[in-house]
Amino acid sequence: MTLKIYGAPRSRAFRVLWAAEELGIPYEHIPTDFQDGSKKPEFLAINPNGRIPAIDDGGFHLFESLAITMYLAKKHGGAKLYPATPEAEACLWQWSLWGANEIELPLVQWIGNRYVLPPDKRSETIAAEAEAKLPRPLAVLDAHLANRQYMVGDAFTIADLNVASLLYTAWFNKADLSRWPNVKAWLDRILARPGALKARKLREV
Ligand SMILES: N[C@@H](CCC(=O)N[C@@H](CS)C(=O)NCC(=O)O)C(=O)O
Repeated sequence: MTLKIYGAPRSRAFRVLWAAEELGIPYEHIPTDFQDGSKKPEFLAINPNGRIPAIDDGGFHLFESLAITMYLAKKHGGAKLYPATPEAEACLWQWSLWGANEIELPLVQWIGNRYVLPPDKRSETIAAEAEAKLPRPLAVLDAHLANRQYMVGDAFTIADLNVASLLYTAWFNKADLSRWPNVKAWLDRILARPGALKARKLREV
């Protein structure tokens, strides 16, 4: 049965769509929106949290975008996208959790209130406070990428995708990332991958 991916491309579903494209998995995209669509009974049966994304993989339901990308990569990517050793796998978890815990909220608040929300809904105070939280973690990522092309090992993995998909909105809106030149160069490189371009096409319409 074809994998079903639920969620508007302009949401965290982006990273799931990107993962499916990288992995070359056939899928059906059901572009559920995060207001009404995600609150309908048929979607709540898949994700009772009423949030997107979620997947239905032949009757196996899964929510939480990071869990989904790691599941798909482990199932379909082999050592290509999902590292083979316990140490490399742990580094993949480390960076994915780091993204969720250290940068996700300030990024959403910064970019939302500076560029994405309708102008009358933006708060410059929230944007500035959120932006001020980012130099500490992004300096860590910048230093990590100083001598590397990719986050874990010497090839693109789902760790790169999980973290880059968080920074994508900042990158797309041309927020000032020049403070972190290695992060910027890494984003420029991996967001031009064929799989990323296919997912971006769904989002940048
Ligand atoms: N930690 C969850 C967050 C999911 C989430 O908050 N999704 C947003 C859209 S990006 C949503 O569905 N919001 C609607 C709501 O919270 O009611 C994940 O990564 O999947």
